Amino acid sequence: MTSCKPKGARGAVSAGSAEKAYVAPGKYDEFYNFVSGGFSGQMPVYGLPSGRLLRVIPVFSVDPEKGYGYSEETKPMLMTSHGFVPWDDLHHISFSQTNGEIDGRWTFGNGNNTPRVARIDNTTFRTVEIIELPNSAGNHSSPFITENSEYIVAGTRFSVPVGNNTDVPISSYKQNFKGTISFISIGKEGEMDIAFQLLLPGVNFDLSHAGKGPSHGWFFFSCYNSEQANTLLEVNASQRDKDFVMAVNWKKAEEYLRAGKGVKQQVRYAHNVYNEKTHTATHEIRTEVTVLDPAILKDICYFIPCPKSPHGCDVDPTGEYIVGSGKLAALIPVFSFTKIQKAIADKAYDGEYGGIPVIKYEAALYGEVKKPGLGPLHTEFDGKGFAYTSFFVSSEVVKWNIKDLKVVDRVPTYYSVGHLCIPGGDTRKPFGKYLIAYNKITKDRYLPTGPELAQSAQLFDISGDKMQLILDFPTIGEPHYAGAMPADLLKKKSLKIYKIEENANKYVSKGEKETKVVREGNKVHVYATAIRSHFSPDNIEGVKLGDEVYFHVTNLEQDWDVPHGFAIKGALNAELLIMPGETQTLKWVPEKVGVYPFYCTDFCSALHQEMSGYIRVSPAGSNVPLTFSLGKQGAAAADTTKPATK
Ligand code: K7E
Ligand code: CUA
Repeated sequence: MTSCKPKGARGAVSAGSAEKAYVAPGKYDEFYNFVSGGFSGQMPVYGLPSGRLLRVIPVFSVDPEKGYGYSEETKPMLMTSHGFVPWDDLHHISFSQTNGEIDGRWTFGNGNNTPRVARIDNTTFRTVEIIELPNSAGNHSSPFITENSEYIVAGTRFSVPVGNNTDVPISSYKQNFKGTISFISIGKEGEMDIAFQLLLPGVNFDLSHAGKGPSHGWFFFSCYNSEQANTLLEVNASQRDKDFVMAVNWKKAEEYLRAGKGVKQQVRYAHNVYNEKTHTATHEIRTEVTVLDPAILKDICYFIPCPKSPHGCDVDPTGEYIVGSGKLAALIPVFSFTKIQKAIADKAYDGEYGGIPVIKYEAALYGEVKKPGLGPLHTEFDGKGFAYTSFFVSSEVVKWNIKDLKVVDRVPTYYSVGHLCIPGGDTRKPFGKYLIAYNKITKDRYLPTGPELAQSAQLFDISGDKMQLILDFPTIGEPHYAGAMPADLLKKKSLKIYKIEENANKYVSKGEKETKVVREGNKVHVYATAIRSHFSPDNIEGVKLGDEVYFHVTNLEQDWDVPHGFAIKGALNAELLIMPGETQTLKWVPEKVGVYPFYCTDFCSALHQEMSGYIRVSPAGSNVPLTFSLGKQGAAAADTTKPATK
C-alpha cells in the first residue's frame, strides 16, 4: 500500500481553530490523552486540546531519564521467560471500565514483540504490573477490556507451534501452527492472572474489542491470513476474498472452565509486580496455564466472513454493531449482534473453519458502508450515532451514520492515518468532543529533522456536523491506539509524594541518622539520603576493586515535585530519579582505582550544583578502612596565591 497526499479543500486550518486548541499558560487541559509509544515501548501522556506532552510513562523499555529498568528496584519489571528484555513495541491502550464507562483506575498497554500486558497505576503514572503470555508470539490484539474490567484479552498476531513439540518445519504451518487468545482476569486491586487460553486455528489475530450492553459476555476479533500462509504474506495472505471476524462467547468459556473442561499445560511465563510500599518490583515465573479447545467445545467461538484482510474490529457504544475494517476492502461491513445471535440459533452456517462454525456473511451482516474510502483501518464512535473510520491509503477520516450507513463528512489527514481516538470512543459513554488522528507519515508537516520525522497527531473538533482540524502535534515513537479521559477523573487523585513513614524498602534510611555504609563480603551497601542540597554520606572511603557498590538512596523530601537524581562517573547504567519519600538503588562496579564524584542530576534548589559527593576506590587488598562521613572537612588547602617564602 502506498500513501497519497489528499488535496482536500479543508487542508488549511480554518479561522477560529487556534482558539479551540489554545490552553492559556497556567491553565489545565480538559483531557488526559494516553498514547501508545509504538516502537519506543513507552506510553506518552498528552493534554488535550493543547497537545502538550505531560509525561512519558516507561512501560516495556528501559528509560534512563527515570532510571526505569536501571535501578535494582525496577529491573525485575522487565524480566521475562527469555530473561531481561529492555524493549518492546506498545500498540494499544485500554482504560479500566465500570459499567462500560472509563473509571480512571488503571491503564493497560500491550507488548507486541515479547508478548506481555502491562498495567499502569493512574495515581502514580507508573507501570506496576507486567504479565507475559505463554503460547503467544506477537501480542497484537490486546489489551482490550470488558465493560466491568473482568478480563483483558491478548490474541497472538503470529501463530506458532505450541505444546510439546515446537521444533517443526516452517512449511508444516497448516498442520502444526496454532493461534491462541489469552483471557487475563483483573482482580479488585487490578492484579492480572491468565484465567484461560483458547486454542485456535493458525490465523493472525489482529485487533479486538469487547461486546458491551447487550453484547457484554462476547468478544470480537479480526483475523487475517485465513490462507495460513507461512511466507510472503503480502501476497499469500491476501488471496481469499474474505477473512474473518471471530465472535467469542466468553461466558460460555467460563462455564466450560468451571465444568473442568480446560486442559492444564506446562508453560513458562513471567509475572512482575511493582510494590508501591517497598518501591521494589518482584519477578516470578509461572508454570501453568489452562487451555480450552473451541474445536471440541463447539459453542465458544464462531467465525464471521469479513472482507478482506480485516484490521480494526470495533463495537459501537450500544453494543449492537460490530465494525470490521478490511485493509484491502472497498467497503466497511457492519455486523449486527442480534443477527449473529439469530444466525447461531438457526445454525445459519457455511461449514467450518478449523473445527469452528462459520456463520453465513449475510446472516450476520447489518449492512455495508459503500465506497467509504481506500484502506479502512480503525473506527471510533462519538456517542451521537456516528462512526469515524480512518483510511490509510486515501489518507482521510470518514464520518458515517451507524443507522443508515451513509457517509456524512470526510477530512484529509497528513498523512496516512492509523488509529483514531475519541475520548471514551470505544466505551458505552464517548465524550465526543475531539477526535485525534495518529498519522504514520509526517513528510512536510514539521521542520525537517533529518531522515526521520516525529510522527504526527492531528486534533479535530467534532462537536459540529463537520470535522474541523485544529492542531498538529508530534508524538513519541510511533503512535497506534490511544485513549483519552476527562482530566477530572484523574487530576485529584494524582499522588504527590510517597510518605516516608510508609516506606518499606529493605534499604530505606528514614533520616540522616540512619545512613551508613555496610560491607557484606565484596558487596558494599551505601544507605544514603538526599535532601536539599546534600547527600548523606557524601564522603566514602574503603571501597576496593572487585567490590560491587549498591547506592540505596532515599529521598527525604515530603514536598510535591522535588525529586533528586543520583549519578556516578563511569556507571554502566543510568541515573536514579528518586521521588519524595522513595528509595531507589543504583548498582556500581568500579573498574579503576581513583576518587569518583557522584551528584544530583535534577536541579532541586539554588544549591543544586553543590549536591554532590566523592567515593574513593582503592586497589584490591588495600587496607583503607571503610569510612563514611558528612561535613567532615579536611585540613586547610595550601594557599597558592602567595609566593613561596624562604
Ligand atoms: Cu492499526 Cu498495531 Cu492497532 Cu497500529 S495497529 S495503526
Ligand atoms: Cu538534588 Cu539537585
